[in-house]
Amino acid sequence: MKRIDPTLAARVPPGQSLTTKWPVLTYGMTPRFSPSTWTFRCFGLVEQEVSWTWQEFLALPMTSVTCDVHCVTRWSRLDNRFEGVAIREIMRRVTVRPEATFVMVHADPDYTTNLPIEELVADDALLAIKHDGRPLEPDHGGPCRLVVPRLYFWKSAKWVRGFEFLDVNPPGFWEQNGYHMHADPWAEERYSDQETHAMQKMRAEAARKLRAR
Ligand SMILES: Nc1nc2c(c(=O)[nH]1)N[C@H]1C(S)=C(S)[C@@H](COP(=O)(O)O)O[C@H]1N2
Ligand SMILES: [Mo]
Repeated sequence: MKRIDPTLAARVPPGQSLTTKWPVLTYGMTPRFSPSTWTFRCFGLVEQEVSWTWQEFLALPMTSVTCDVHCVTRWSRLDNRFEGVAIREIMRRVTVRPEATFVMVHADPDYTTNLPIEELVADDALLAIKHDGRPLEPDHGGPCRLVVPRLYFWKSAKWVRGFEFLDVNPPGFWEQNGYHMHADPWAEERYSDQETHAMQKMRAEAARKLRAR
């Protein structure tokens, strides 16, 4: 960790420190990639399921995004250059039913994370295959990971394999284990018990007002 240059401070959310290294954070083991069986699949509330093989996926138009990464464990890494397929390119090829409002992201090995569709289709969200000019290392989600720069990094599923479109918002893996359902780093939406505290505060406030009348 290094001291934060004031010109960069505006890019660092509250409670975060900068790192130039890139820590690996995985629950469990790095899965083995098999190019002949890998698919990326869009399913759930869609007019028709769509899936791409690894070869088909590599033929999609590629883009690059330079973004900052913010991990809930309090490190941030600025200016990451990711290359891959923009989520917009995926959405152009999938007809999502109008009632769909949330996405469950499915990843190997048995990792899931939930987010609202608006966050997934943000301009800077992509399915990345390269980082800073090199193929994504297996430990960092290679060959393909989701990157959603505007949310804490646990929403950026490594070894991503599909999007399930839903009209409900069930919690994914970390969300079931106490992480926040939304995860905006600028609002420090770290853990779900913040919501409980917020609700308790609101209830206490309401009770105080009632008593004061
Ligand atoms: N499939 C999968 N994706 C995952 C994880 C995981 O355990 N499995 N960990 C998440 C968490 S908690 C973080 S902080 C980031 C870490 O990404 P990195 O190891 O490339 O830094 O990946 C996220 N994506
Ligand atoms: Mo994390």
